Amino acid sequence: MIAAVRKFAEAELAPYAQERDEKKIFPVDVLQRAGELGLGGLYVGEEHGGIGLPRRAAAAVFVELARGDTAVAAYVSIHNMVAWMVDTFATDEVRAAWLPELSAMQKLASYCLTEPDAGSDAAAIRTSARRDGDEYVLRGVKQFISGAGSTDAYLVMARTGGPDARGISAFLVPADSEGLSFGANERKMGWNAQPTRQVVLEDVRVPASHRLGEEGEGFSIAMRGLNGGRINIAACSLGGASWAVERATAHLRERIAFGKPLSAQQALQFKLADMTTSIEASRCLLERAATALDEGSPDAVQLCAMAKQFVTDQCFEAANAALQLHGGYGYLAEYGVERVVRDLRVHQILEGTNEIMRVIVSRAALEG
Ligand code: FAD
Ligand code: 2MC
Repeated sequence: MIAAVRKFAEAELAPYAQERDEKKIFPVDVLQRAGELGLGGLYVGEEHGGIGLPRRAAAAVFVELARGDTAVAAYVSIHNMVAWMVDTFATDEVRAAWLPELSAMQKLASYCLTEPDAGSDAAAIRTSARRDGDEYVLRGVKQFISGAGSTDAYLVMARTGGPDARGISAFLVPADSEGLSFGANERKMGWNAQPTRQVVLEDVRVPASHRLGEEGEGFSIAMRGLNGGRINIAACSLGGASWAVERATAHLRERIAFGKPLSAQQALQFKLADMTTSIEASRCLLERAATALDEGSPDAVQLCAMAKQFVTDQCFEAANAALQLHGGYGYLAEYGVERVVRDLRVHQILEGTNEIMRVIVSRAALEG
């Protein structure tokens, strides 16, 4: 499996990453080919077209994809998070209708939690879902939604009850629903190979069968999806950074200054040692967290948060150091390292900021 994913990343992602970043191309056709390899339903059950991998193996897939193109890999991660949520929590009707095509990536998905006034404090969302007979009517605005405008299914968290986390439910909203519209594609520092838009819901009606789980379970469903998402985003950082560190190592060997290769300078050797150690420490914590999630371990939530914070911070620093070791060339687009640095920066912010990861870890430490 990993060999096939590596081949795919080398053939379909790496050669085009620069152009996709510059021209803001979301490569839907390439995603469909990724679907043929099973990459749309990595941990969806096999009866609905998934390949049922454990999280640890899925994380290894994201490392390989991100070595080719971090931004595309990260979208594949979000899509898989939604596919898993549908597989685990949706009604049989919705699973049968959506999962085969989601698993094959013939249909693409977005995850809609954040709102203009509720990001880290996700339980404060205001989008409402009002029951009307056999339907729900959704109204509100979702902010920063990855893939929005180009995807087919929107997993929307909305309020059906009181003002806290227990008042939230989750719904699968098809893209062609009347009343659903999208904002402009945001101009951003990285992640240019996938669009980010507002999702606007103006009295969007969905059948009650499109609710995932029971009323009031939506926040828990959203968070359970994010546990795996956080591992995968960390895996994307690890893939991007390991590629950048390899490029820096090659550059140190090749570049001559002061009569010898840069690799002969001990200051740079030590920098490389620190970067390599960061990569390996990241790999260990990531595997530990993914295994905890696979085993349903009681400390899985905090381990996923730890891994997300540690790996995305360490790998951003390693990629940025790789840029520095390239000197001026690191700043040029054609070397690719500056793109990886820009793409990795946002992993410290999304899927829960690294401050929120520390909130989760410290709460567990203090309660435990
Ligand atoms: P805020 O919550 O306003 O935070 C501002 C700052 O305050 C941060 O540094 C934060 O860490 C800090 N802070 C807040 N509360 C605390 C606290 N209690 N203790 C310490 N520090 C705190 N969301 C989706 O739902 N779906 C998507 O597909 C999606 N894709 C995204 C793609 C991109 C490119 C970006 C940039 C964001 C995306 N997001 C998505 C949203 C993302 O998850 C949020 O931006 C993130 O959770 C932070 O929320 P916020 O931007 O509202 O920041
Ligand atoms: N896994 C499982 N359950 C969880 C959970 C997790 N990771 N986090 C919270 N819960 C449960 C929790 O156990 C509680 O359940 P119960 O009521 O049965 O006790 C319930 O959810 C409410 O949790 P809290 O009481 O901890 O809620 P609080 O409001 O204090 O804080 C916090 C929750 C800050 C951890 C949460 O709001 C959070 O994770 N914020 C960050 C938001 C975020 O990650 N956004 C990412 C958007 S997606 C994205 O960026 C993409 C690119 C796709």
